[in-house]
Amino acid sequence: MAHVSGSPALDDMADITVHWLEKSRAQRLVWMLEECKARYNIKTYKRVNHKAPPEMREVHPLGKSPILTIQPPKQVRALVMAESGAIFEYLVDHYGPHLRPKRFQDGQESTLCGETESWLRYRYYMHYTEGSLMSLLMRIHTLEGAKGGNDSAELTLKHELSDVKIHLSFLESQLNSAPEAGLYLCGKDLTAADIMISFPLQVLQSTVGLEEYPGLRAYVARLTGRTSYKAAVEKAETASGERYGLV
Ligand SMILES: N[C@@H](CCC(=O)N[C@@H](CS)C(=O)NCC(=O)O)C(=O)O
Repeated sequence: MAHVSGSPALDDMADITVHWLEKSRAQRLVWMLEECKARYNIKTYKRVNHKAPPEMREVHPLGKSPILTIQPPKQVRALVMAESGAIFEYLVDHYGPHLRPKRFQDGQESTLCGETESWLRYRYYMHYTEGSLMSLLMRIHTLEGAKGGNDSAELTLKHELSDVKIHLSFLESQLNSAPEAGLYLCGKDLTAADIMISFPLQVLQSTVGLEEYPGLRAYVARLTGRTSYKAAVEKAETASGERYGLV
């Protein structure tokens, strides 16, 4: 298990471990921890027949990547967390309030529909990424494997791929209309939602391609150009002893 140092100020607070499966969503969690300036370890796992190995189920019953364990000092039991969105929300609460937009417009605190556009987008994308976009990509992945002479799979695949175009056009227009003409999905500043969505966008870039979506292409380049993103890649490479590859 490689030990990765982050902010010295947080060093003594907790023992945080990312359970990192190769070529998985775990990479964006490493990036998230870098943006939070947290200190963490990376425990790497290799796929067995494309799946997560059984050892991951010893950490969390579902054994899906990523899992985050947090062992606070002087506490007997470690907190075991699964599901990227839930992990991200927890990290935002404790380490990264700067990665969540301000919730209410001035003077509208706690009022119905008083939320800022940035926050509404943030809430939406924290759910949309896994709920709508990743589930679509997973269906496509399964159908790609099933097609070969299977007419029904091929037809469904065609429909799902045309859905991808609808999603990409939507995301392109969302970027073009970001609050305060910002360069990130929720506005001027990077949020945890940008980190969440980076994974499916990178998958889409390397599969269907983003040639028709210049805004999205530039956005992905902006995300992956961040110092913290590059640091996360380097740390995962050091921990796994392998060159980082997503899909
Ligand atoms: N919605 C979950 C998805 C978790 C998930 O399916 N992870 C994949 C890796 S990207 C995995 O563990 N695959 C291996 C397997 O299913 O055995 C999350 O975001 O944490």
